[in-house]
Amino acid sequence: MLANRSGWRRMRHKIIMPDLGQTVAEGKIVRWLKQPGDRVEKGEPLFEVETDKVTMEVEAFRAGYLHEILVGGGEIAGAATPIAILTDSPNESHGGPSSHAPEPGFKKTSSVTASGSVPGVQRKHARRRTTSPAPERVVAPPRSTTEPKLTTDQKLGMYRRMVLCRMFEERVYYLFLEGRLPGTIHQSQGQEASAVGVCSVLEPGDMITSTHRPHSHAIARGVSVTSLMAELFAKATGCCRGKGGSMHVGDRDAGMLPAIAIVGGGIPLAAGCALSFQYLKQPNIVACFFGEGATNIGTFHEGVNIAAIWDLPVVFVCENNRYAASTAVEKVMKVRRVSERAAAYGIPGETQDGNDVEVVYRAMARAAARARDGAGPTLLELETYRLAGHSRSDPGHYRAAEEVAGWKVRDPIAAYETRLLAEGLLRPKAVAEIRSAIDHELDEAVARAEQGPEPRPEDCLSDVFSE
Ligand SMILES: Cc1ncc(C[n+]2csc(CCOP(=O)(O)OP(=O)(O)O)c2C)c(N)n1
Repeated sequence: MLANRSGWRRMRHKIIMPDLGQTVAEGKIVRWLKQPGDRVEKGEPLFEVETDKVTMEVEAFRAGYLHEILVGGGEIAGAATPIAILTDSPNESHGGPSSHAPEPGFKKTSSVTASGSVPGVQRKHARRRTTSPAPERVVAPPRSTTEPKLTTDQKLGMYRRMVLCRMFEERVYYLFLEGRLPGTIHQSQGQEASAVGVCSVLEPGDMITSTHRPHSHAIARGVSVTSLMAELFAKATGCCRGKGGSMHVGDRDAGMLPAIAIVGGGIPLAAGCALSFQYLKQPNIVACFFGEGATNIGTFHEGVNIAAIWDLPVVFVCENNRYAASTAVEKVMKVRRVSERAAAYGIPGETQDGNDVEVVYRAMARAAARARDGAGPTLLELETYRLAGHSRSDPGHYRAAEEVAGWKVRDPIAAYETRLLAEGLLRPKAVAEIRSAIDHELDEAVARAEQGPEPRPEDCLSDVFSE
């Protein structure tokens, strides 16, 4: 043991049992993938956990050395209970592989043995794996001479914003693993090009609507990262004053109506907002984001149809990431492409590579110009892939490893970075500088969110109803 006990304590980090769902109070450690004394990298799988809903690997939220395991394989721990200790340096004595005794100051009160009477925890759900076709490249139509040419500043701006989206999601993911963030999260790693490409076309006064997976949409539209982070921490300084949380973020001044977590719920809202622009003769448009799962919901038919017959200024942006939770698109859709459905409403439909930010930008520019000209809506399908699970508790076992690997190769940020470097528009030094500046921005956002005030009970009903 080190002489300076207080210094020693500061370098220790509790690993907790993550909160794996609103109805999941505890998890069983199936096995530890590292042993005390082992080096652990940030993001490296650390242990396997089983609940009555899923079995999944949980990653380390920071790098370090596994000092001690408090809850061993086969044991059960409640959500947010410390289950292991990580240290920064390797030379601190560790408890040894068989030592699961808690350190002073770390309680192990809520863990019980797997043979204890905890109904359902031992049950393993059968995992069905779907094989889906390899990602297909959709060739963009030739660029017309009237299409806007992106300047270097615009390209670098889109790159930086995509990196901000990705780093925000990564930070949120680790905050969640640390148990510092309440509530649930649906993340958008891998879908940044569609969010940023679409929003880069929008002008002040335009609006977006969004879904249960709204973080990248918000960042792409320019909602401040500080107010977004505070909202995720349910603080009064959040963009919805702490009343919305992750799935309902929005900021009307920035051009984003609060997101709606009911699948398909944003589509009639977008049509209504576009109707108000048309009625008030405002020169604005709405970009309505939704997943392919929403196109099987009744509101899709109602919203797109009314927008079509009234030529409303809206672009329906379907981010087709191939899965609605665990349901593969081909299981619930008879046509090959979502965009084919546009024909039923008499509007143009187009499928594009949603992982290429410039392709997205050009497609959105065409659709936005059409909407602004009073020619009505377009259904723009953007083929993409979410690299993370559907939600915090989804290990994604329904996707074949080769499929995930195939899409990782097409990571929209890595691909764009490579292209900008090759074109000489971006320097390797600038890549590091951009990431470091964003890191600081996020540090600041987290610090301010944690220090921010809680919403006051007496403000509970303010901003909820409009008279
Ligand atoms: C009307 C409704 N049904 C079910 C759910 C539960 N649910 C939340 S997200 C989701 C999948 C949505 O898939 P998709 O629209 O493709 O969006 P993605 O999650 O792929 O971004 C489901 C079924 C819900 N929120 N609302």
